[in-house]
Amino acid sequence: MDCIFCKIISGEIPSPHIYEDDQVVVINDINPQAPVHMLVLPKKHVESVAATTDEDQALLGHMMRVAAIMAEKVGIAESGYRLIVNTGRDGAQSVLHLHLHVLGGKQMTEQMA
Ligand code: DGP
Repeated sequence: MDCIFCKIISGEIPSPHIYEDDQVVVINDINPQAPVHMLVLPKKHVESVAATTDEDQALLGHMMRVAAIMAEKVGIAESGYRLIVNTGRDGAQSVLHLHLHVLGGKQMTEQMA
């Protein structure tokens, strides 16, 4: 499948896996928008949150939990962080493989969009 995140997950495209378990891989974003900018990628190829089904509920919860664990690990849990899931065209999703952005290490603005 011609999916950049699938290739990163499989190792075909090198990108350090800063966390990995049976369901997800975490990488650093190639174009960081904050001092900490990680991406939680499900190993299962799902195009977006809009393409998930009831079967994916546990996976979606696991992605959030891994985000919290990683935030703790890199030292931004106390200062806080922002989780973002861009979805579809108006959501400005550029890679069509579900991913959770974890942004922190600076004061975010109150602006949401
Ligand atoms: P989104 O707009 O939500 O689809 O964000 C996709 C993110 O993926 C974007 O912030 C840049 C990141 N990204 C795209 N290609 C690569 C890559 O090859 N390696 C890494 N580490 N990140 C990538």
